[in-house]
Amino acid sequence: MSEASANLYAHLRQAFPDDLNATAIETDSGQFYTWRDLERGTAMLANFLHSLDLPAGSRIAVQVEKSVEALMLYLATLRAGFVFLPLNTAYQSAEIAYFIGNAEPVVVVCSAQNFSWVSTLAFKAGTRWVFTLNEDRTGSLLERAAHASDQHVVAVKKPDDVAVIIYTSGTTGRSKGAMLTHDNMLSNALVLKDFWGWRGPDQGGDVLIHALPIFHVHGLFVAIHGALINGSKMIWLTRFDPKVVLLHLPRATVFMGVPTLYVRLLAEPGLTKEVTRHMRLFISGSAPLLLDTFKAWQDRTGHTILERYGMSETIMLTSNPYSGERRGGTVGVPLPGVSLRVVDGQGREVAPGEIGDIQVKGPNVFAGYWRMTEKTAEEFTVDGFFKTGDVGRVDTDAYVTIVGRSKDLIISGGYNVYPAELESFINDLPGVAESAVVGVPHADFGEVGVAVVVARPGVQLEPGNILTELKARVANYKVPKQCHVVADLPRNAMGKVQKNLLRSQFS
Ligand code: MCA
Ligand code: AMP
Repeated sequence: MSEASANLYAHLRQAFPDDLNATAIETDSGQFYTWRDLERGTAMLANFLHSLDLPAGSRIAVQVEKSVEALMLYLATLRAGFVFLPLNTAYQSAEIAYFIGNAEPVVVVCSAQNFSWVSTLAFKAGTRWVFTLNEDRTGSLLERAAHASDQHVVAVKKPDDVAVIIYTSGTTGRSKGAMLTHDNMLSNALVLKDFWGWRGPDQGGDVLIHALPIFHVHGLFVAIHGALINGSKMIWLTRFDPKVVLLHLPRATVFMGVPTLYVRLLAEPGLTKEVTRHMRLFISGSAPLLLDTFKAWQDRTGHTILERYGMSETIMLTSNPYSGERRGGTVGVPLPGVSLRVVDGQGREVAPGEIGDIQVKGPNVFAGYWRMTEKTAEEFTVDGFFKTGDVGRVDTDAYVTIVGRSKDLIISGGYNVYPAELESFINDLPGVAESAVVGVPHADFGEVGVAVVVARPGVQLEPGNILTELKARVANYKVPKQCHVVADLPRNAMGKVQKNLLRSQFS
C-alpha cells in the first residue's frame, strides 16, 4: 500500500456510496445523517483539531455517551491523523485519572455533566484542552467546530502509524494501552468485508443495527468499520433495548452483539421467524456464546448465529464461516492472513485436538503497549507470535474452540473485569486482611464476579458495605454481584489462593 493511502479514514471515505445524499445513519430518536453529513462533519471536526496546533501523535481521549457526533469525533481524529483514545462511560475518577496520567492526552472530551472533575484531573496531568460533548449534540466541542471549514484534505499516514490506543489489562497488572495502527484496522476491516459477505450498495446493500457501546473494539471497529467500508447504512441505537431492536429488525440485515444481547432478545416473545425474515446475518463475540443460546436462536428464528473471536490487541482473529458450517461452541477458523497456533507450557505446538495456549500472528496484531516496551516483549514469542492468554484447541479441520483463559479475567456481559484490580481496591478498605474475586456463571451476563473477603482479627465486616465502597470507586459493571466474608481463603502448598475452589463454592 502506498504511504499516502494508509489513513483508515481515506479508505472508509472511498467506500461511501456515489449518492452522498443517501442516508448513512438513522438514529433511534428519529435523526437522519447522510453520507455527506459524515463527510462534512468529520471535516469540520478535523479542521478544528488542526486549529489547536496539536503536536504530531497527540492523543485525543474521549469519554462521552454514544451519539453520531461521538462517532464523527472518532472519524475526525483518524482523518486529522491524531490518536483516538476511547474510554468507557462507566469509568470513575480513579480509573480516568490513571488513563489520563498514563496516556497524557493533549485533548480530553467529556460530557458537560462530568466536566468539573474530569477537567480538574486532566489539567493537573498536563492536558491542554478539555471540551464537552453531550448526547443531545450540545457542548463546547461542536460549538467551537461550527466555525471550522467543511473542506479538509485527509492527513497522510503511514500503515504503521498509531491510530488508536485501547486500554486493556491483558494478563496482569495495571491497564495497558494497546496501540493499533491504521493498517491493523484497515486490513482487518477488509478481511471481514469479504469473510462475512457484506453486500455493497450495488448488491442490494446491508443495513446494520448498531446496538453496542462505541468505546470498545466490538462496537467501535468491528461494527462501524464493517458498515462504513461497505457503504452500508446503520440503524443507530443509543443503548441496547431488546424491544427497540425487534422494532428495527424487519428493516435490517446484519446484527452484532455480545452473548447477553442474544439472551435478552430470546426473552422477548416478539422474537420470531417472521420478525427476522429479512435478516442476513447475526454475529456474536466478545465472550463465549453458550450452546443453549446458539440452539435456542436457531429454533426461534431459523438463523444460525455466526460466532467470532478477537481481542483489543488483535481486533478479529477467527470466525465461523459465512457460507460453510457455523459450528456452535467454536469460534470458527483463523481469518485469512491470521496464523494461529496452540502451544504447550514449553512453547511447542501441540497436535490437533490437544489443549494449550493460543498464540497468533498477522497484520491485525497491534504495535505494542503504549510506553511499555518490556511488557510488550513479554507478550510476544521470539518468533513474533502474540500470547493471547486464551486456552483452547484447534481441530483437524481448523475450527478453534476456546476452553478457558490462563489470564485471571472475568468476562461479564462482554466487559472485562480484572480480579487483581478489584482485589487491590478491596484490600485497601479498612478492616480487610485479604480478598479474592472469582467469576461464577450467570444466566444474563454469562459470568459475574463474586468477592470473597477475610477480615482483620477482631473486625466485623459487612459484605453490603464492601460493595457500596467499591461502587463509589470503580465502574459499575466491575462491582461483584455478591460478597462473602470468610474466615480464610483456601491455599495450595505454594500458598497460592485456590480460586477454583472458591468458584465451585460460590457458583
Ligand atoms: C451493566 N452492568 C453490568 C454489566 N452491564 N454488570 C456486569 N456486567 C455487565 N456487562 C450493571 C449495571 O451497572 C447495573 O448495576 C446492573 O449491572 C444491571 O444493569 P443493566 O441495566 O442490566 O445493564 P445494561 O445497561 O442493560 O447493560 C447491559 C449490556 C451492557 C447491554 C449487556 O453491559 C453492554 O452493552 N455490554 C456490551 C459490552 C461490549 O460491547 N463489549 C465488547 C468489548 P446497578 O444495578 O448496580 O446500577 S470488545 C471485546 O471484548 C473484544 C475485542 C471482542 O472480541 O469483541
Ligand atoms: P478484550 O480484552 O476486551 O479485548 O477481550 C478479549 C478477550 O475476550 C479474549 O482474549 C477472549 O478471552 C474473549 N473473547 C472474545 N471473543 C470471544 C468468543 N467468541 N468466545 C470466547 N471468548 C471470547
